[in-house]
Amino acid sequence: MRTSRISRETKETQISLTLCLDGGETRVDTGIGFFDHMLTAFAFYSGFGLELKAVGDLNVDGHHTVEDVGICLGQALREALGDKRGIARFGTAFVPMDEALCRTVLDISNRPFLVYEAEMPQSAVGAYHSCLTEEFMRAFAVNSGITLHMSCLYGKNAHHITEALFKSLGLALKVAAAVEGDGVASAKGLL
Ligand SMILES: [Mn+2]
Repeated sequence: MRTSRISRETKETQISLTLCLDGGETRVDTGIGFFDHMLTAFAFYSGFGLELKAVGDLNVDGHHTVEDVGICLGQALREALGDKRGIARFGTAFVPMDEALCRTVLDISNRPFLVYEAEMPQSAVGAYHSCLTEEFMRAFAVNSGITLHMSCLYGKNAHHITEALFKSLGLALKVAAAVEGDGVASAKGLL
């Protein structure tokens, strides 16, 4: 099983998580209801097992908690992928949610990069600030080493747009992290 465990503690957040790329339980508690909803959707559509507990300085706002969970989840993905032998490497997913349509295209490349084009029509969903999705995705891409392109093609509701982004990330990663053969999917011979 491709599994990793991460613990990270700063003055702003304490995070522990277990990620299993080959499935398992999902239990998420970050103290931000909508963020838990997003991470649970991500785990469901990726097919990954994810147990995550984050305690952050929510008295400030959600920024440190969301960004640091992105860092830890990215580190966990990189570690769980190991030498990346046999993975498909590329993944693409479109997800509609009511009026919104979002697309994720990614490459498990060891070339961290984020392109993010998603305007949020409302600044918050519950206690979650809509701008935090980009912070999460950047932290996740940089720390996992993936090239991540995310777009909202259209949409009017920040809940729908954000949820479609997280679901499409899960679906695209499910494809890209799937083990297909036993070679390294690179003309260079190394990822
Ligand atoms: Mn929802």
